[in-house]
Amino acid sequence: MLPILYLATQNKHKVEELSALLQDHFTVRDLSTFSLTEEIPETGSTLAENSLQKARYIAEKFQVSCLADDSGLEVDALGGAPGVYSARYAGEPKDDQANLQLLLQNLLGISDRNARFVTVLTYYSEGSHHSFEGEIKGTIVEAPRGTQGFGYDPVFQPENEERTFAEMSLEEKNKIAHRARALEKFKNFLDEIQKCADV
Ligand code: ITT
Repeated sequence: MLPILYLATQNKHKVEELSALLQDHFTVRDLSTFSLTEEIPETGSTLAENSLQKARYIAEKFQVSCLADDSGLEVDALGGAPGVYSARYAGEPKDDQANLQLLLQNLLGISDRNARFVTVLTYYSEGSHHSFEGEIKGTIVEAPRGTQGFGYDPVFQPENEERTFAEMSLEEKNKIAHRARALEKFKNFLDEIQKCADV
C-alpha cells in the first residue's frame, strides 16, 4: 500500500500537475479532506521561505506528511519581478488574468523578454523537512497564446519550444516544466531514503 501524501496547496491546477507525477509513489490527497477556511499563510520574502511556511502550517495543523509548492515567474528586464509576488502581482484578490495583463503592459516596448519559472517544493514529514528547486528558462511572448494550464502559462514560451505552456497538454508541460523538475529531485530523494531503508 502506498503512503499518503497531502498537497499543501489551495491551487487546483498545482494539485492536478503534482498528482499526475506522484501517483506511483503516494496516495495523493488534496486539502478538501479538511475543513480549511483560512488561506495558508505565506509571508516570507523568498520562494523557499514560503514553501516551508506552507508545508509546516499544514503538517502541524493536521499532523500529516505533506508537500508544499511555492512558485514564481522571474523576468530579467523587470529585475526578477514578479518573482515571489507572482500570485498577487496586480494586487488583491489574486487574479491570474490581471497579473498576466500587467506583466505584458510592463514589458511593452522592451525587447529583452527572457524569463524563468521557478518552483520550490518542500516535503514535511514527522517534524523534518527537505526542499527541492526546479527551473525552466524561456521568454515572455507579446500576446497570450493557448487555453491550457493556468497562471502565466499563456505568455511563457519555454526555451527550444515554439509553443507556450498554455498550448501544451498537461503531459507535455509536465515533461519539461519547473514543477516537474523539482519533483524529479524529490523522487530521487525518496529513492535514496528507500535504498538506505533496504540495507
Ligand atoms: P498555493 O499558495 O495555495 O500553493 P498559489 O496559486 O497562491 O497557490 P503561489 O503562491 O506559488 O501559488 O503563486 C504562484 C503564482 O505563479 C500564481 O499566480 C500562479 O498562477 C503562478 N504560477 C505558478 N506556477 C505556475 C505555472 O506552472 N504556470 C503558470 N503560472 C504559474
